[in-house]
Amino acid sequence: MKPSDFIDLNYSPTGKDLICLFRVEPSRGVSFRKAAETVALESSVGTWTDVHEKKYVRKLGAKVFSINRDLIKVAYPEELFEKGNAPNILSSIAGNIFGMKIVRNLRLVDIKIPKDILNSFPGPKYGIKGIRKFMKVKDRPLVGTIVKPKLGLKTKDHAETAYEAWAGGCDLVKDDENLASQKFNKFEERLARTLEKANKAEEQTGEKKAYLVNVTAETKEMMKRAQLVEELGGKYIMIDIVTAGFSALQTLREANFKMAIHAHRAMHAAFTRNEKHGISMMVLADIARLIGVDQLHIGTVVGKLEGSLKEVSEINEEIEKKVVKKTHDRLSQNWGKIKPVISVSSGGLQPGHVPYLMEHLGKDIVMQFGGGIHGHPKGTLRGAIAVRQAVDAVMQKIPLKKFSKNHIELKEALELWEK
Ligand code: CAP
Ligand code: MG
Repeated sequence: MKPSDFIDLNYSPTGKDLICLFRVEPSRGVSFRKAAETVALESSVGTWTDVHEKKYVRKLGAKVFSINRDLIKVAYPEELFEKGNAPNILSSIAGNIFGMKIVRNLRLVDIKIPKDILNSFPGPKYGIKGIRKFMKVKDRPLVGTIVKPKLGLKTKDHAETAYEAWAGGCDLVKDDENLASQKFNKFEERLARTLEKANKAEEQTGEKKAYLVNVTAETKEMMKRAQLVEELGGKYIMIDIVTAGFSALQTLREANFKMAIHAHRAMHAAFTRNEKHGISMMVLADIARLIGVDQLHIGTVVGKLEGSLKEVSEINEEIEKKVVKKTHDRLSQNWGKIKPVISVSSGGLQPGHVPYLMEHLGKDIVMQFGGGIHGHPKGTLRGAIAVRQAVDAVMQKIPLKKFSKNHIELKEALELWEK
């Protein structure tokens, strides 16, 4: 097949095509059309020479069917992909193409997944409704913390810090992304001790408390650790979906443990941050929802990590809605039977950020405060109390400043961070 066979601007995609939206910047001296058709060629059935393939192979060629300035849409016949195999799909649509000399930059902006591929994956086990049900939190956002310092704490202190956070009002306490089973804080011991504290806090507060233990490890070890969480009655497991890999995530989801899956995205910015090149966070979020995480980090806008309001809000909709509308940088998607994923905002948050987050991302959100709880002038317990006070204020539609007059922990937090 010639490169020009991979472009057909009269083509209308069928419901059986997987659609990709790419931003293309050709290399010097290369026409836009040439770069576009080469993207479709290399990501489907073509190569750099005409290999005189059989006629039936030609039908599987991807087609550029729309060009709008630097954005192109490419339709891939679904037969190109093995159903239920996320790495396989990505090896085509997000594979060799990023390294081709013919493009100076190439960005996979969004994907639209056809029904048959959607239905070959389980999607989230619980989704938003399921999580609210087992956590018994009806309509406010869930609040959580990350035990800090992120590494180095001994197991006993880790468990104690978690306990204080729960006692103060956190629903969730999670490990940090780089805590696994280091010498100073071994997995098995940490899991057992921290779950004991979760039970204690549940008894004391009458609220549900969950520990999001990080099971990220080599796949067999990861599965052993998840199994142990199930045996000890944990409610959640946490996995670093990028560093562990999509295959590991599929293995974990398809084991169908009772626990909900919390997805941390550490390393994503290596390929999502450069707007001209790589893979967008939107695409990573699509893959995570498809494979079936229950909650996913999507950014904060106001915190310590990069991510604009437009980007974070659009991802929030993409993972939480059943039918997602098209925008300039997003393709439409009907998620059908695939449940919604609850958005997690984390990174540099403190109680003063709660009104902004709830205004822009809604109530179906997990807000996590690491430094913003443990760095409270009076420590973790009061830091957690301050966060819950901020949530109460917003739920009661009272400005934080006003509410803080009668809520000392919130007042102390705002005095420290809202100067
Ligand atoms: C937050 C956090 C999370 C980031 C990840 C951290 O702690 O534990 O890993 O939120 O980023 O180490 O930064 P702080 P994202 O609350 O102390 O900042 O959610 O954007 O993926
Ligand atoms: Mg972290």
